[in-house]
Amino acid sequence: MSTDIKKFKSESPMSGVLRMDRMPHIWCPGCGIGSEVNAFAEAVKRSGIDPKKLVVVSGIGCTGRVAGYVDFDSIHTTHGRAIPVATGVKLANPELTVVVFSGEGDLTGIGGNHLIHAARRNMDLIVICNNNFTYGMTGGQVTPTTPSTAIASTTPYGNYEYPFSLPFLVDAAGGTYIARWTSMHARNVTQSIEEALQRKGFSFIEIISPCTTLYLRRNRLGDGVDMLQDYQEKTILKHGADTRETAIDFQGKIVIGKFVDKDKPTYLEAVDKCCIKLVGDDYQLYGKTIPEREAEAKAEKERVAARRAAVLATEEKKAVTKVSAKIPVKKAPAKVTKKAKPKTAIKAVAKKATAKTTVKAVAKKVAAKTTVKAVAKKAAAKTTVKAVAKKVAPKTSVKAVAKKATAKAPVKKTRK
Ligand SMILES: Cc1ncc(C[n+]2csc(CCOP(=O)(O)OP(=O)(O)O)c2C)c(N)n1
Ligand code: SF4
Ligand SMILES: [Mg+2]
Repeated sequence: MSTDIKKFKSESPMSGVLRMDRMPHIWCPGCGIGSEVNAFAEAVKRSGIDPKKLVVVSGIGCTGRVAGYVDFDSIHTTHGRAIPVATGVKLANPELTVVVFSGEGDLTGIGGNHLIHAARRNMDLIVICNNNFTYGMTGGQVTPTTPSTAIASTTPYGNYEYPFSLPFLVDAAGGTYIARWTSMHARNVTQSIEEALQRKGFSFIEIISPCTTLYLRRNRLGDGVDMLQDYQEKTILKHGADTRETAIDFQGKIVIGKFVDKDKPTYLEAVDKCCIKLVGDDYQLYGKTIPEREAEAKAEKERVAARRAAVLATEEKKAVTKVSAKIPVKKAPAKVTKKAKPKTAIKAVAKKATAKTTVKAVAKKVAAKTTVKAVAKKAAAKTTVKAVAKKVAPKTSVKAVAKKATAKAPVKKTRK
């Protein structure tokens, strides 16, 4: 690697959040996963959470590769098993913030059972689901979310199944935070992930995203940029929408927003509640009583809030510097002396300038006309017989010329 690239990578604003030594990534041009990862990294930075206490778990697929690019502890686990692995991590160390970042095929197809049960238990996890309506990595097969009539490699005549609406599915299963955006809504994605990182319980963020290489191409929907334009036109922002109304038809409207945000005891809180009833105040989890764990959690929350405030203050400062750098500095007006008579001078200059310009313009026009006329005259002069005759006449008469010609011409010998 050249030193320039090394320097560029180490100075990237994403270094420390993403593993720059792994760049460039594998995702196709126009694929939505890249901007989602960017939004996620931004959210982690802004949230103030301790990156050392963050774990990212992905399944298998193009989206599954996220685990390999983030600079946090991460697990790239088997297909469909991201949620159970993440659940295990959370139960083994409840102090960790655990994020699952995977594809809709991984999370709702082979891993669908784990998804609904983690939502039902209100497991303390954040699930970011990249929904590109296809099994991207394996060649564009139909998935549980592929809209009806859309073409996939396994449904070449159009999908005849009924797709899942993921917000509705997760809501029905018991999820306590549910939002949907598209990969074009980078700021909203960041905000939603930030919110989810601050809360407890099962958070599900669906991001509708273009798989340019397989879904868009096969369905003749253009490229990544066309799809962003499409998202702009087809999305309807409806916070708090009834999740029953979030179904997506092929190339139809896409309802986006934060649909659900409610409090409910998490799985671990429910375990605590049950155990304290059985064991009483002596109940401990991983060697800590509930009041001890609560005190630790409170202290961590304060640290996170302080870090977040510091990050936001730095950002605000940067924004102010940027804006003030753009405001043009007003120059003090020049001192006006009686002699100078600025107004008249300006007028005179203006007049002169206009005069010059007009003269120049007229001159140009005239020149153009003259040239055209002259050329036309010359051309006409050359072509008209009369003009030729006129030119020739004063010097030598036509007859004389004819004579000269006859005199010089050799006499043709004819055979008898
Ligand atoms: C047990 C098992 N079954 C099937 C596969 C093949 N496989 C790998 S990735 C994938 C689909 C991934 O689709 P999705 O989760 O939507 O991710 P995307 O590639 O679209 O981001 C499949 C079927 C596998 N790796 N393991
Ligand atoms: S195949 Fe599709 S999902 Fe995979 S990287 Fe390419 S565009 Fe993205
Ligand atoms: Mg997919």
